Amino acid sequence: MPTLTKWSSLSEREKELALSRPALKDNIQLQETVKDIIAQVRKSGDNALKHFCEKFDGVSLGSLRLPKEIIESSISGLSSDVCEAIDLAYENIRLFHQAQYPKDIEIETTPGVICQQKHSPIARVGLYVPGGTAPLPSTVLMLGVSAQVAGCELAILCTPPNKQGTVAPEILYAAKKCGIQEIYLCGGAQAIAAMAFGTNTIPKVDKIFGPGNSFVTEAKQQVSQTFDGAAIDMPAGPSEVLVLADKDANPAFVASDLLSQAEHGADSQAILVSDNETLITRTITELENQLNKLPRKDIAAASIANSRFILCEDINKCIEVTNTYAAEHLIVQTEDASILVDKLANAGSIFVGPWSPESAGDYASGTNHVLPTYGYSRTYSSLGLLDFMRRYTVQTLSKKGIRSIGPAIMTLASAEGLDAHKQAVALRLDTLDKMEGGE
Ligand code: HSO
Ligand code: ZN
Repeated sequence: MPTLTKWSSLSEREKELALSRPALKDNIQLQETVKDIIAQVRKSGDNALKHFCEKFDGVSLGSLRLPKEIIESSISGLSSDVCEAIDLAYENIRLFHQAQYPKDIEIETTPGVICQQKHSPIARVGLYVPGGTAPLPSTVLMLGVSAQVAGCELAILCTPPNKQGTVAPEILYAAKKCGIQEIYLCGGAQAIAAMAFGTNTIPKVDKIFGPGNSFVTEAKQQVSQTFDGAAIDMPAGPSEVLVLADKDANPAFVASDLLSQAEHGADSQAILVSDNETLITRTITELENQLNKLPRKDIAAASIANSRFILCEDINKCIEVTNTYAAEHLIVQTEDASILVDKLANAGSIFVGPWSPESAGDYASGTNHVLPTYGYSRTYSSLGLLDFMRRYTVQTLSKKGIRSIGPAIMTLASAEGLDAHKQAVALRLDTLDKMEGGE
């Protein structure tokens, strides 16, 4: 079990280390492997995908696309409890994402010069849902609802098959709710390559979304840097939580939040920051009790071995440390949590007060659980409707408008030595001057 770290006794270097992320795998090897997988998918398309599926997932596939009948029969076996839970989560996520619909703008910057900002959905999106140790229908909802509300023309889903060569029915039901018709049995870097470049079976998309392991993340990075590849949602690293708690926090609640992060993976990071030593020691005791009862205790224990329990001299220092870490998930369990939240800037998603566990946002409150990790929340946003849309501008100048700003444009074009630009305005102004009774 980890021990308490007293922030004020650390050197600057030790402070940096205390807030450092688990190191990402050595990249050169990873980059080469992924580069090779992408090249093979580009060259051999579906055959390469089937080959990798056999090699990595241990499944020999007839067809990459999951047939409609299998989807329907598999969904029909789901319990009503699960369907209703997915329905509830779907509805909240839909409401929250619908509310994010952006407003178009139209203003007249100068009389006769109208500028607009408009939005349109990204036409074709590819959603990736990892397989691994736990199937994640919640991730299907987070990605699928956003694409559906944005109005994307095509949303396809790639996910690795399980050992039976199919996909968990929960995933299929969630996908159906989101109107996703095309489900492909394909995972890893090869799925990213397939969606970025297209194969005979899998259509090429404009943008790829979703979490994944280091191979998936690296593949997303590589295809986004290739001119004929695809855009991606955000860079990613292992998942993480920081809990900021004071003397009023319930140690059992705090421990359960740290553990819900820890059970995701051995490289997940869980951090507790507090100004109260008793809260920290009680949380550690609680954590030991709860950990031993978890079915995924081995994974959680490996993650908890890298967790940190940081004691600061006061709540202001806690806020400073929290903002420096820039967590993916930030849970605030303090007496004045809702006031404190205004001082907390860098986080992917914030959970305020004792009744707001991370699980709420992971599944059903309505916020998106695809969030910037690894300190990227300093500059990247949590996934939302706008990621499935693009904005563009429109301008319309009347005669009066071009007369009014034309001379300034010509002066600027001259200053830049770009005569054709100047000419494009001069010609119009001359034409206007010659026009009878030009306005
Ligand atoms: N905490 C994960 C999302 C998740 N949790 C899915 C449970 N299922 C990353 O935000
Ligand atoms: Zn989670």
